[in-house]
Amino acid sequence: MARRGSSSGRWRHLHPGYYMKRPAEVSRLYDELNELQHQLREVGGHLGDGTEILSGTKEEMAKNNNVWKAEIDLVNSQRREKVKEAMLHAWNSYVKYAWGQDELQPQSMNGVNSFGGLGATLVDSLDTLYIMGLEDEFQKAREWIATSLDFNKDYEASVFETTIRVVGGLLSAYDLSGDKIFLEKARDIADRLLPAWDTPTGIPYNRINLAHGHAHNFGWTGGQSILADSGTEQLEFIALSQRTGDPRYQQKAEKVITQLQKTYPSDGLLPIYINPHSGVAASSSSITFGAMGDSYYEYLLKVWIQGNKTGTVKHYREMWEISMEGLLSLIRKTTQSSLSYICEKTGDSLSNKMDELACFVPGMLVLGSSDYDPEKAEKFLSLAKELAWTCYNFYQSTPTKLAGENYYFNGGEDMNVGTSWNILRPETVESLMYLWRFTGNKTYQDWGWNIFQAFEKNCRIDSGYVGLRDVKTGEKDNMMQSFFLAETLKYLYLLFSPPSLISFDEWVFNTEAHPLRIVTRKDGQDTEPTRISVAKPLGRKQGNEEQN
Ligand code: DMJ
Repeated sequence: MARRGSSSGRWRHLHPGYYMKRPAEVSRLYDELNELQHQLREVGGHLGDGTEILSGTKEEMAKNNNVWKAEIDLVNSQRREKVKEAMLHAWNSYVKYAWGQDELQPQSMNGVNSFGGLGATLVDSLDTLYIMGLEDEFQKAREWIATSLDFNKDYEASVFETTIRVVGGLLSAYDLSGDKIFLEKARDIADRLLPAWDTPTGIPYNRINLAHGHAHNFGWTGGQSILADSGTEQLEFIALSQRTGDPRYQQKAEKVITQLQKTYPSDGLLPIYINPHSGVAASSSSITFGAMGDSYYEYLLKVWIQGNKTGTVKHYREMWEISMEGLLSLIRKTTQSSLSYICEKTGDSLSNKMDELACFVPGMLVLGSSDYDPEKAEKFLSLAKELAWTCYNFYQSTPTKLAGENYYFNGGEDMNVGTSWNILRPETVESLMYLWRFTGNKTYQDWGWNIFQAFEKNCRIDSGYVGLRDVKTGEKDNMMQSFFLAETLKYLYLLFSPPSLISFDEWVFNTEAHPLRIVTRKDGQDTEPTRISVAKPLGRKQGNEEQN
């Protein structure tokens, strides 16, 4: 593997500088922009209302465009470096105080094993280190995985958390680096998780003892399985089967979806508790795009993308589209500022509450919208923009400019923070990254930058990054969540990088932001050609022409 500073080998394709030096895609976009401006000049350079659009000679315009492009590149490159520096600070703090443990408690400067001692932060960080070109750090982490990572733990692990962070993190590191140690380890931990799916319906138990394989559900769910915990392993387990040639992982994970499909509700909205013995969803439990529901919907779309949108995976897209119609029935607007938000629902009753966790929805809608017909595509894209604006206001409306955990919109009021902590979550910046890539509107970059600065101001301490106990007072907690390094900082870095860095044509992100390479599925009698339609950025726009 090439070392840091080298311009050859695998790494160079992942370094933004590579694209900045050879900006074929960016150049093409600017050529298109120049051509459009040229055409506008030809028709007189005026809008119907007499507004002058363009002035100056061709040479002046070309010069202005070049200056504009250079300014954007410079700003992005400076922002990207700041995010990379933040990642280094988070990583070095983890190395110093919590090496090999699951998470760092920065205030007390020690590690804790919140996931059973699986090196969660280390594994979650692998691909972020790789993508940012932090080769020495990546190699050091790789050595620990090869020599010290031991999954034989007498520990009741969450099947969901272990899959998205550990299986996903290892598979992503394998896809990026080609280093087989990551695949071996991914297989080891997945083998320990597999017995969780041995239920009468195939809907998994959500906890399992990693050493003994005894599986059961969390006591607080009354023995029920959780929707998100049961429907968020498909990407990882399909990828694992593809890379190992062993179909068992994929079969177990996909059976969950075919089981749910049998009794799929007409609005595609499933309550969060499902009985693993009968397969029946408990109608008394809530329907939500926030905690415990969220990533089930995300994976319906992403498995379809991972499967190259072919016939084999068609039912995932169909189920997702049904669920998106259901999502529309949960959307309400505030009376004062027309802020769109997603309600939760129990039985027939809507509640005006939205989790920050549900702020992944704009990104998901953007990712799925371009495969609708143009009218529907526009409708879902508009909704995505509206929801992203609301999510951004979750941040902007507090004194610290950081979002609380959830918000209430009682009586049509704009928003009131409910649970007021912030644990460094990524969902809003995730959506901003998708929106920026698909619309080309740099306003989303500016919003992301504002959020990053608020994290820097409120959450950075000498020994890492902490969350806030209260976004109104700024009181700090004592935990650096592993997803801050896996997701929040990675999405921010990509927000300021060329879209060709981990392109949507080749990669699909798991719910913990671990990119998995899209590989054509060979498991069906599928004859449709590969068909990945990804909307291309339209060009950079300046200012917020959309919401304010
Ligand atoms: C992450 O573990 C994943 O993004 C998951 O889907 C939701 N919760 C956290 C981040 O908030």
